[in-house]
Amino acid sequence: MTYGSLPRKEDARFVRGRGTFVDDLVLPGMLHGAILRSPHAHARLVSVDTSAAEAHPKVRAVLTGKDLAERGMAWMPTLSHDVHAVLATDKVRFQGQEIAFVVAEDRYAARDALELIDVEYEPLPVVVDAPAALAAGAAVIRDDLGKADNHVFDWSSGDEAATEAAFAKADVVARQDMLYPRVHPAPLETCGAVADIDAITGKLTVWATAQAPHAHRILYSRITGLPEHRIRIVAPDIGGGFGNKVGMYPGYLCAVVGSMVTGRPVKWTEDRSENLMSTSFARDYHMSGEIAATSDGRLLGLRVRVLADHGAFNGTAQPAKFPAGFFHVFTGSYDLPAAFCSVTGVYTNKAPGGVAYACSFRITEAVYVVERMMDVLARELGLDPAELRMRNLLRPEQFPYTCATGWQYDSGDYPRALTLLKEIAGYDGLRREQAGKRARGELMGLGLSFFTEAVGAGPREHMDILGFGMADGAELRVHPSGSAVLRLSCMSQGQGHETTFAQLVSAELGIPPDEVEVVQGDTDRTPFGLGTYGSRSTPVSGAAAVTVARKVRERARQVASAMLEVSPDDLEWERGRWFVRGVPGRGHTIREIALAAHSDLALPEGVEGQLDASTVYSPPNLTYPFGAYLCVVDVDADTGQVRVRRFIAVDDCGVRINPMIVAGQVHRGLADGIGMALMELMAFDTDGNHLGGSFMDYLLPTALECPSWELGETVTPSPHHPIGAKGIGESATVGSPAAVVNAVVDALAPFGVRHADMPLTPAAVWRAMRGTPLRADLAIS
Ligand code: MCN
Ligand code: CUM
Repeated sequence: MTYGSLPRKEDARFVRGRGTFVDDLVLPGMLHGAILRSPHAHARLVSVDTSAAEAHPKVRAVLTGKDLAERGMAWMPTLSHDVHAVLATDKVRFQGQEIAFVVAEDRYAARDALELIDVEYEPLPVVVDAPAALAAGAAVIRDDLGKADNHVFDWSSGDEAATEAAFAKADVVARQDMLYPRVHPAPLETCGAVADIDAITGKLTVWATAQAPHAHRILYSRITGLPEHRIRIVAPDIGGGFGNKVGMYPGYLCAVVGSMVTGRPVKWTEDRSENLMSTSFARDYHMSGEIAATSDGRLLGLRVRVLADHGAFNGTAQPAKFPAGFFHVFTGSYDLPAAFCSVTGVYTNKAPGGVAYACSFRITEAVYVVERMMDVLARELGLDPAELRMRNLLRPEQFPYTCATGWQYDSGDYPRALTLLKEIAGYDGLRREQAGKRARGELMGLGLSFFTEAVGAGPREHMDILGFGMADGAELRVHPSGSAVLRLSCMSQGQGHETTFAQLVSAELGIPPDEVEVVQGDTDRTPFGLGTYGSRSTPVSGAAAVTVARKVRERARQVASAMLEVSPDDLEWERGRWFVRGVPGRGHTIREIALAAHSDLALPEGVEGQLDASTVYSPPNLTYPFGAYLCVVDVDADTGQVRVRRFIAVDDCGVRINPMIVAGQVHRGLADGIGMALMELMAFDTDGNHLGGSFMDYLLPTALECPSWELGETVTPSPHHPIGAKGIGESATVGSPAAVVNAVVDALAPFGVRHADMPLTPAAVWRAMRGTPLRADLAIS
């Protein structure tokens, strides 16, 4: 059965404005919450006086850190064995931190009453620069942990001695420091929740913007002490997540306590500035790369040191086992015999979070550093960057390939992808055009990047969240009429799961995709599993969906054997029907079998009636999608303005279920790359003031900044996935920033520029051309 570019089922409601998002929910008697946030980045809380706010006629409750502390809920656990303040009790540690929660009859009254809360602060010295945070005498941010400095962790991966030896043998060693600045996923819909405790049953229902409803239920259970059967998490339609909705946020818990205190449903929806200031960030990696090679461009070793800025609390979405996420999958797509990375985590007076923005859990940073280093090395060797890459890409016969830090890449044909990229682009012609332009003083640049991701966590034995193994459940029931319902633990935020998962079942059973209902996002209606992030839905839940459909198909075979009075071994499957081998006319469609399975037909011993199955799928390995990208830019020498003229992307995510949806995922990720490379930046001044609190300051790319994407495709199936699919949801975000930066740096080569940090705004490019690079993430106040 084939897959294909079926129009998205969910778009019927989305394009008509009929989606149901958290903020659309209105419950009888519902109250509204608003959060008071700190204007200071670091200050001791002397007092919080809520009496005037409580006296407001429309206010029903005011919660402070003290109130939560009485319930043991002032702090919540993070995935990294840290704690995160729900409402501040002792100090505020970043600008925008939550201090109090007002519950009122309407949203406006709640906001008004925030202004009636009187907080006395004692400002403390502020640390926003990661290197400075580790310096002796820096203000200590986490005194609550009894810490004497701002150090979070030291972690390393790879063989240090072998890498040292490889460097000793090298003809050439290239070094470069670089910053992957702090950015934000900025989904269209901000985060929010409606919490409702049933006064009779005591059951808590939370409708929330949650990419991982079952994982959230575990957290609510641990924090509130309620058992799972008395907690229901419902994620309705989600207007984009991009990692922003993986974590647990103070606002969700405040809504829960607000409902406990008032006995009424409480809605909390953050506004855009709150989302940009406080709700998760990504990157903030200060990296020093070193790459060693022979004089003819054979890579020998790679070494990277990282200073990782985690903000004030570590790891809302960062598992404890891998404190730097999957950063150590950092040898990229190359045959690198030796590699070593070391990462030091540091606290600063910035909002917490630490990882997510279509990131494959830090592979974004890893791909960026190796792809920048390849260009720096190519320049040093006087080799074309495409040629240097081609000489070092893993060859197809090396798969499955175990990289220097021990991760086993499942499959790939990298040279084919790079060759196709060069063909589509007309690479040699572009280089000739560039030479001609350079001779005339015009600035044109070509930037390549080649990336490999690792997506689809589990396996459950090796990866966990809060101790829960990363396997996904799936349940499939074929109704008597032959239509079906598929229940999944993953959660679409715009990726089109209702369509693609229906296609998976359709391909296995022959039921039209329109007749397969996909249910997600409700812990009372779906099996346990840890949710959608790290592009794991297709690799894990997708495999679960295929597996459960195949189980149903086997059950259907038993029923068909009873219907046809032949042995199951004599039946053959074809396009949605079982038939007697050699007698194609004698058979039954899945629809007929479904009806018979629910009828009074006598079934063989041991065969259950009805037509359903469930499964739990733990992947044997991650999947390793990859791609080759080329960006072509023109730079205005007078203004530093970068124009992306062309962007060619060849992606390989194994077998594609819905090529149109895959192309959409790639388009989006390429726009992310242009945004991060050229515009997006969370900057701070030295007082810790956040300078990206609106879309006037935090710039997102639009169609105006994006060229018409040119896509190519290769298909190297994953050997361990039941249909050979790999994830695609983050590929282009991971792969594209390096291509854009490489292109701009290439354009600026006549000025002797060999590196410039993102975002390459006109000011940054202009400064780079003049040899006075800009550290854009820290504005001087
Ligand atoms: N797909 C396919 N064939 C493949 C791989 C994927 O047809 N070989 C389809 C899938 O069936 C699914 C979509 O492409 O409909 C993305 O699948 P997958 O790569 O499995 O990623 P997830 O569904 O797990 O989505 C998560 C991923 C992540 S982690 C971020 S971040 C991100 C992304 O998806 N957030 C998004 N893409 C997003 N797209 C939208 N519109 N909104 C977000 O918030
Ligand atoms: Cu890394 S952002 Mo996505 O995994 O939800």
